Amino acid sequence: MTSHGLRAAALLVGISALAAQAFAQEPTTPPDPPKFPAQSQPVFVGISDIMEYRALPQYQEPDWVTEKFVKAGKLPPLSERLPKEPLVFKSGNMPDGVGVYGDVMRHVIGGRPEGWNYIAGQSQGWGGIDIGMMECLTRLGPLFEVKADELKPMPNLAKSWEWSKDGHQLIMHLVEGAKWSDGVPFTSEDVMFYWDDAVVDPNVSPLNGATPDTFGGKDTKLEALDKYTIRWTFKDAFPEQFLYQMAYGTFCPGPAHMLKPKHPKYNKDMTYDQFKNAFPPEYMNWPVMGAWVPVEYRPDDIIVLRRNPYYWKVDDKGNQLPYLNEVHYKLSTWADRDVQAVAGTGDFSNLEQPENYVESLKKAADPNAPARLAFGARTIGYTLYPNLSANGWGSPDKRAEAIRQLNRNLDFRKAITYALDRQRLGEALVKGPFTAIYPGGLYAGSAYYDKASTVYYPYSVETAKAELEKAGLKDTDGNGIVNFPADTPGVGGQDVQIVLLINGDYQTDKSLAEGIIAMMERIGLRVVLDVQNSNTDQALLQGGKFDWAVWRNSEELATALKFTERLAPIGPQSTWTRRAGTDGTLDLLPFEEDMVKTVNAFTASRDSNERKELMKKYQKLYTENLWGIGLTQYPGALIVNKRFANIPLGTPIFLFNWAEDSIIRERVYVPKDKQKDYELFAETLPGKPGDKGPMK
Ligand code: BQZ
Repeated sequence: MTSHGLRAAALLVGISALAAQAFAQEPTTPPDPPKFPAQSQPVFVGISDIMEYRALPQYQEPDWVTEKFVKAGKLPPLSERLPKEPLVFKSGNMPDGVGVYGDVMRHVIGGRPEGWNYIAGQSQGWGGIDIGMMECLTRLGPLFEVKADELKPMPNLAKSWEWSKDGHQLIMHLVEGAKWSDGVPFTSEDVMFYWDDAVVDPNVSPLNGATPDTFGGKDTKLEALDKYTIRWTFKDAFPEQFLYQMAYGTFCPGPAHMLKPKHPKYNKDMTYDQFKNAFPPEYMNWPVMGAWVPVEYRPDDIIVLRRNPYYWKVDDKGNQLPYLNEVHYKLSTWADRDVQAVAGTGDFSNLEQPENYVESLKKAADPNAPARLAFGARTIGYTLYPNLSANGWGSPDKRAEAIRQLNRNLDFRKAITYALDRQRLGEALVKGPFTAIYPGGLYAGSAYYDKASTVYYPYSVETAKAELEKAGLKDTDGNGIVNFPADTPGVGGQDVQIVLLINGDYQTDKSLAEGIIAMMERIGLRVVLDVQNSNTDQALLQGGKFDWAVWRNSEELATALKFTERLAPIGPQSTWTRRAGTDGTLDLLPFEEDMVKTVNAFTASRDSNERKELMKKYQKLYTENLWGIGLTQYPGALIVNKRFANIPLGTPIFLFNWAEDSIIRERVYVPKDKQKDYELFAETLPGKPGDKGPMK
């Protein structure tokens, strides 16, 4: 090429670089979400308005339990089944007051049960089944209706606690005399088995990912002082934050009397895999602390649960809860859950897939519709997580290794975010004021959100292409897909191909993925899908087996209070999208180091203004550096059959937990005149662990 040609080319490049510069969209703050007021507001109260622990002068149970079981000597009297001081729900806080016994809540779920060993990582199928069976030290779901200045975790299996003077120790008192549904006492042995032999034991990964990092890391100690008292010891002083992590999904003990004999530490003939799979879904009458016990399981059809006769909660008239005798989980799809709820063949749904909004709204608008549908705030959000680990997490091959190196390049991440037309991604899900442009990080509308601290890279294909070039990627073989630089180990010169992990059980995940594939192709990136299901998706994510993953955010980005440890890789296992490599270390980028410092300072601080400032800093670090790349944010709607009473006003489908927890199902009831004959095992109770069905 002649020098003139070279100059012309340089000029052109200069010009294209300049033109690109000219085209470069500057980062800005995100546009305000379209107005979408929640359809009903909670009645804000204090925790002491909702519940207390107290012995009552007398207790009641369904008459048939007394007649057919107690008087028949098949069950001890209620007073012997209840703890010294049961948890008492105050009728003053019950929207429809004290309830009556009877009827069924018919759930429909999209997951499938793997077995009952939750603390070893088995899923029961989601959709509220584990939330209803597992009880945890503290509780968060109902906090959506607690006044901001009284916001703190609710007591549950831990009925009270106090900090030592220096704040490094926390003494917790368990509900004395509470029993598992098979009558075996619940004691500190169950708590210590969960801590020592599930959370701390590196060979066991509890479902919902509890690790020592969830509670302050390896310096945190837990010990039993006696049957009903446990003591935590923490490195930092007064880390009140951890009380939020002692709730659902990360501190819900399993029955030690069932699990210990199957754990390799106590039974040398067992392997950890055998321990995990020791109680398959066919194993009925699995002991729980929750309100209902599984008594019937028909694969791909239904799981039926019957009331727990040892349930340790009552209303303030002394009626043992729950009011509902039976709960069903029909094994179907998440989309079918919406359809059945608005049709009245199911009783409950978290309407969370925008594709179903218009149809569901139309059906629910009919005054004779069987179900009530109410939208809450925008607490559902999706994020694209690039895998930033370059030290072996998830044992990547050469191609995946090269992708992670690219993911660690900010210009590359900028190219991704600039190429995302979030308006169109949202509209592809549902038209109208539902979806909002979500750059990532804390949600607009959440307590710690600050718009000025939120960096948004507006949609611009030109700028995206320029960023891709800055990241050293060009289409060297002219097929429209950029190529790895020639010297890239193992894949030099090949097309850049990225594998995107999604949960195929949700149409929303698939719609977003299709949009991402098309928008990335436009700038020369080939994205292919790894479609998983509700059980496998989470395991692959936590195992690091992804280049990119589309993930429906957990609670930390809506509250900053729950799962705070997931806000940044504060420990080797604290987050689900960024874990330690094969050598056990985290290869953090400088901005990630700052995020870790900021989140640790937030956890250690007891000053609400300082905590606000720290979350502003966190939001800036997250959104400017694109730790996660936000996709869309939208409100969900709670759909509940109109025959149910005591559904709290303004319950969001998701905030501190899912609505299956937030509505306090154990105090939900159906007035006598509205009760339906849906019970499949009327007037039966759970049998002994392992029995084929309920006890008649
Ligand atoms: C709600 C929830 C109750 C898990 C699950 C499921 C798993 C994820 C997530 C939601 C389902 C429902 O969500 O979609 O509305 O009923 O169960 O647990 O998506 O695949 O791993 O995090 O909670």
